[in-house]
Amino acid sequence: MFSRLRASLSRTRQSLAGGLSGLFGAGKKIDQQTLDELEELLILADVGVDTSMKIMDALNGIIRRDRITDTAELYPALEEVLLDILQPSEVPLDIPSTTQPFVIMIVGVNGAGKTTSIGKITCQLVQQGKSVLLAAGDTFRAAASEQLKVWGDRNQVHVIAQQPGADAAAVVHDALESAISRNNDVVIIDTAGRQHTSGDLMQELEKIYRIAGKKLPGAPHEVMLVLDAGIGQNALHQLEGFDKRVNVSGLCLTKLDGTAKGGIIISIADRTGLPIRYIGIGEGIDDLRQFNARDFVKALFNQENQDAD
Ligand SMILES: Nc1nc2c(ncn2[C@@H]2O[C@H](COP(=O)(O)OP(=O)(O)OP(=O)(O)O)[C@@H](O)[C@H]2O)c(=O)[nH]1
Ligand SMILES: [Mg+2]
Repeated sequence: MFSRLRASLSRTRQSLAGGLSGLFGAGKKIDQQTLDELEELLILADVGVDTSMKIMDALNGIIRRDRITDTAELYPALEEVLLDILQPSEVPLDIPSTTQPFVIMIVGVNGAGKTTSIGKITCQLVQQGKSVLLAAGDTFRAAASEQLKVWGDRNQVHVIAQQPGADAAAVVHDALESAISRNNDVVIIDTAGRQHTSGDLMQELEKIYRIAGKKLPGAPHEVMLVLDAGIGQNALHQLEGFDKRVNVSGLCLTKLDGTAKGGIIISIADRTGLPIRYIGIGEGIDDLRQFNARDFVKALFNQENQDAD
């Protein structure tokens, strides 16, 4: 499990830790140039300017506190700083059995990985013994509900869908009614991809959100924003746009396997403090992990077999 995570982060690790290993060779003394280069590496890995500055401040604090002089000792210090930032966002999705059905609404821009993540999350929930129902709230394209049905078949769960062009809020209404009568534990609502800046489409999303709450008070219980990690700092703008409209309560960061910009996760945790529920590390059904800060940092800096990737 860990080696799979580690392998999937190889690009980010190369851009970040690969550069660090040159900086952090044992026996070298820490000087201002080392620290400047480190800050630059963080920014290049899309940790962001503000968060990188904050990390450097904290690191300088540890250097003084522990009287560190050798660059080899910077690794553990950096890990400590990153864990402090990431750990508050390590809040797994909790689905209380008293909330039935528990409704999860999935939102995000086009192609972020929403539908695929739904398939993977469903697989995990089914493995936990939960009965899941999927709502095909992306009614823009026929292919969208077909794609969701494929995931429904693979997980052997029911999918509520209507014709392309149907009102997405009506699909959600139907799905909730069906889930209530079937005693489903969880409903996951797929939605069409949309830019956070598109007024009309964001309004449609608000309508889905509102209808869910009308049909089932308290729903949706989770609004999960799916973000493609490869877009780097723009993720923060998307988050802001979606949060304004539908109160994002958790994040799923996809495609960490294909990007060198995985540092964005540190930026997101620092700037928003929002729960990072899951990370996507591949296209397969098993390629989704609950976010674990310690594993993530370990996978980023694990120097063992560094040359093997
Ligand atoms: N490598 C990799 N690919 C992923 C991951 N998650 C999703 N994908 C791929 O990204 C592409 C888009 O995924 P979808 O799930 O269709 O994205 P979407 O957000 O539903 O897209 P729209 O409905 O068109 O807005 C697909 O080819 C997925 O296989 C991931 O974690 N890693
Ligand atoms: Mg989709």
